[in-house]
Amino acid sequence: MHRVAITGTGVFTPENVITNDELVAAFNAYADRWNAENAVAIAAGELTEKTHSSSDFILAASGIERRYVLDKAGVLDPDRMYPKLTPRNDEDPSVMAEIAVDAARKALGEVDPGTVDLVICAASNMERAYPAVAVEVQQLLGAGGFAFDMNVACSSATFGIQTAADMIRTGSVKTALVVNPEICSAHLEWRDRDCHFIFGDVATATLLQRDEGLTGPHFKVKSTRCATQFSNNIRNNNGYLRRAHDQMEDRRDMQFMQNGRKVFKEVLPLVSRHIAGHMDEEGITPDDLKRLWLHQANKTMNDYIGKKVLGRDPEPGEQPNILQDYANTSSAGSIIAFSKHSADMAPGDVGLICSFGAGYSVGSVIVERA
Ligand code: CO8
Repeated sequence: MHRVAITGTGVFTPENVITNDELVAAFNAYADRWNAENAVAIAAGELTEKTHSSSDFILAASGIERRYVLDKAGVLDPDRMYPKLTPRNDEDPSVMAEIAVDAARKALGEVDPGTVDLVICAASNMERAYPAVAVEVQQLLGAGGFAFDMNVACSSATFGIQTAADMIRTGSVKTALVVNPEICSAHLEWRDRDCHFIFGDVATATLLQRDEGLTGPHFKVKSTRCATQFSNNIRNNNGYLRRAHDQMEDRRDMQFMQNGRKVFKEVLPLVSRHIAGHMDEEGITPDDLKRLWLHQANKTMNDYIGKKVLGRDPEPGEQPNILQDYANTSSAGSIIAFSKHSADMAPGDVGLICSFGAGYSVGSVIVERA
């Protein structure tokens, strides 16, 4: 078996920022208009009046202050409430491939893309069914070997890292790129007050190489662990059978849906147990752990998990959050945290990357600074 290292990470961040106040103003304008248009049905008790959203609620419930999006105008237009992206010709790169390539080039740094022999595009939705976005990324980078797409929602990145690491361990590839282009704005229902604040857009990339003769700064991948347990509580029913089901209308369940309270209650023990089990298996105690890079969905959730794993309140910087700036970026969140908050770690320092979300799914990666 070969050993594996993470030798680079990259983050593509869109230019457009939406603050909570801007988001709430757009939602409230939409709600007022909808209520006026449906006043008769509301008065007759056939429809329920839409209530205003609030920036104070969003910050208190989630810790999110702003989010990046590929298109701001479409999302904030009360007549539209979703991004407007120009369709691409078949000859042009897909949007997902384009932002993934940006992150991948940052992860590669000085490494020759031609030495990459595996590209995995791991994300919570795909721009098209086929050809795989990963094969397009492979071609745009000039990488060799093979490429494929995979989807485990919020855990796509860690599951992708385990898949790539396993292939490096067994010798089928030497250098792998796991890219996570997440255009969450396109499958979020911005007209639903309960979830309109949750997500943002981003792309991340992680470069994994066989740990042999490496000279630059890197993290040894000590161990990876993935788990799933079916739940309906986070769901998107859009899919290729839609036409066959004669269901072409704009139904609510064709976008992201969740029962947030249940997710909160059920996922926390699942994740805490998963991390504790993984650390135990590797003989790692809470005192050995210098940093936790957690999935970025909710600050209260992360505070709880950090305390549970370490057995005390995490010190500042020990469990860095980026969700205040990026919101939930699905699979990319823990990788953004790792990418932006790992350079200061000393040789021998051990940390843990952990994602969790729809499925339910949990993935963890234990790394050691070389
Ligand atoms: N403004 C004001 N009030 C509001 C708003 C709002 N925007 N939204 C809800 N309220 C009200 C509610 O109506 C409710 O009122 P009442 O008490 O009168 O009924 C009250 O505020 C409390 O509402 P909630 O119970 O919903 O509030 P919570 O404290 O539970 O917070 C959260 C809501 C933040 C959603 C929280 O439940 C949470 O974070 N849960 C965990 C979510 C999570 O981790 N999900 C993971 C999903 S991500 C994933 O797996 C990837 C999916 C693929 C990507 C999809 C991309 C689009």
